[in-house]
Amino acid sequence: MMKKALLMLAAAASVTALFAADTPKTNLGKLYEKDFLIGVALNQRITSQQDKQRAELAASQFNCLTPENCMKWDATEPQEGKFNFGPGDDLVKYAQKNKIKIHGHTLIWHSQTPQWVFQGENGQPATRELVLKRMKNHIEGVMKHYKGKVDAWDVVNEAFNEDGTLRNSRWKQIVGDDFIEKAFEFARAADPSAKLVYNDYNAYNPSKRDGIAKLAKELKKKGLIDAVGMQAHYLIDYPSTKLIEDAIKKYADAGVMVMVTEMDVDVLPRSNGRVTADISATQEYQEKNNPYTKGLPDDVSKKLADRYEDIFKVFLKHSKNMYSVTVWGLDDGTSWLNGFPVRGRTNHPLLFDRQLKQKPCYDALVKLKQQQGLRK
Ligand code: 9MR
Repeated sequence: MMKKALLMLAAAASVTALFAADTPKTNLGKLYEKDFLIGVALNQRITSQQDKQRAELAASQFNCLTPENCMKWDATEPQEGKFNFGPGDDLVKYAQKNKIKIHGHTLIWHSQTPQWVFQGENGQPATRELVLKRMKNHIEGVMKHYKGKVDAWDVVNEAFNEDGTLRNSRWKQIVGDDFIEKAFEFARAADPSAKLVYNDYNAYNPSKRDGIAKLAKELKKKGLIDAVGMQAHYLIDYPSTKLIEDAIKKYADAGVMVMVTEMDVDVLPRSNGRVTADISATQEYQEKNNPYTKGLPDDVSKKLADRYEDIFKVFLKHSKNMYSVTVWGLDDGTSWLNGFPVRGRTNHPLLFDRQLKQKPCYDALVKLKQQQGLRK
């Protein structure tokens, strides 16, 4: 009797899954709402609603969004003390209209930061005091403007090397190793209600992971951090789900939540095998490394779906420690991976294709959650 009931439930589930596959109307955010937020990074054409089609699709699927570029320092304070909030304000309007939370990205980074930040008088580098003053002014300027509107902020982005030491950035050179703590202090004071995040790529890599976890633990003791952001720019076969899971556990043990902030899965070959999201690590174009210009073959598409599913199984297993999972882009056509690490390729790393149609990897996430729901 029990078995028959289960069979009937399973049949009902596969009908729902089929239905979901034929329509983009399933709302991914809603489906996972008891587990974690489902976010998406959006470019300015979408958040200003010039790209209406994408703006509507994103609003129908996600309950969290990250500005892909328009809240970075070069966009928000291009000249000292002259803030530009236009594009960010458009984004807030779009998010509020659609009841989408905002993940702010990013306050302090070595990249996309104007040169003036580090310049002193007469062509000399700025002093520690001057750089700290500018840091404070920037964090306050941006966070207070968006107070109560931005749910979480990437306060410091990509400050670690792969070996767990600190990147030799202008921040570290001029301010010293405590630039991270200072940034978090300024951020906590500027908007005490915002969740504060340390964000990095390759956050699964054990040596880097341990460096980040140590920092997180120290900052947590001082009440300055809420989450580690694992960017999750993954390849189709790397890293293993074990490495991902170990990192989630490590950060949870450090006492912070995990936010998966920039997930995508690169399906194209990397000629030098490097796994990085460091934008300086570019490679030469070679025809053989751009094999899917006419679309993704079914077998690779299936592999991609399995990969998303395997990784989401880990996220679901640890959902009590996970706050959000964000994909880095809405569709394959707007992904940064068409230009990195090789310019001009056709990549397929996201949940929607170039025609904005949901892919098998999207369907796999719907099915995974529906099946889990039935087991509960
Ligand atoms: O997706 C972003 C792309 O549009 C920009 O050109 C690039 C420039 O730095 O930044 C990309 O986003 C990065 C994010 O801000 C930080 N982590 C790595 C992301 C991919 O490079």
